[in-house]
Amino acid sequence: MEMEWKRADEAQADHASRVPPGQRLTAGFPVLHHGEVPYYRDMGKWDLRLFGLVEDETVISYGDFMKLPMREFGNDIHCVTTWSKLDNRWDGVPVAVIMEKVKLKPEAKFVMLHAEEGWTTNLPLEDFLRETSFLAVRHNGELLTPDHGYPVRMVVPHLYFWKSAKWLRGIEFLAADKPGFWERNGYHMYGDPWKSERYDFD
Ligand SMILES: Nc1nc2c(c(=O)[nH]1)N[C@H]1C(S)=C(S)[C@@H](COP(=O)(O)O)O[C@H]1N2
Ligand SMILES: [Mo]
Repeated sequence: MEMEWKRADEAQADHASRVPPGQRLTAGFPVLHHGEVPYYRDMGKWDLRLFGLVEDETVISYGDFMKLPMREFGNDIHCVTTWSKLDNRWDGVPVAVIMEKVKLKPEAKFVMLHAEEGWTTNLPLEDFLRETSFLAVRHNGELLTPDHGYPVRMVVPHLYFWKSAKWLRGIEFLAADKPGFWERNGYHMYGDPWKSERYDFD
């Protein structure tokens, strides 16, 4: 792609158009979660389970997961607590690659992401399947740190960042929507940052 030189004011306008209502930019990478950070000693105990409305449940070991085709993704992320972080670079497994491992039943319309310690978050199947959704292993060139979701976190950049489950361990396919952890505690079922869908009354 050809490099395009932008004047400072144009660059600023470009940034502004990338920041949803009520959000502020941060240069750092805040850490936010409920519960304890898991530390892994034995990756032989890690796996990723694909289950629910699939023909055959599948379990992917850490070794097999790391051999899946990965690619680079660039995106902006928006946390419901009002910080946004632009221009993230990630490496991860596209959702399409994961979906080759299972055959969905036609009733499947929603996804529940399961993280360590029973933490969950829900989203519609079509949002999970977007080409911009992926399972990340690196952020800005470095392996994910334990705080940010090592070894594998979901990234769904078009929804508020709480839908991007850290320490992902399971992907469950469902016929009907069901609230996950924060959704049971007052967060929005969908969470579109461009519509400020922060809480269930928004
Ligand atoms: N497993 C798990 N994933 C989680 C959370 C959590 O509590 N547990 N919090 C979510 C929330 S509210 C946010 S804003 C982002 C924060 O990700 P970060 O700490 O990498 O910035 O992770 C999301 N993923
Ligand atoms: Mo959050």
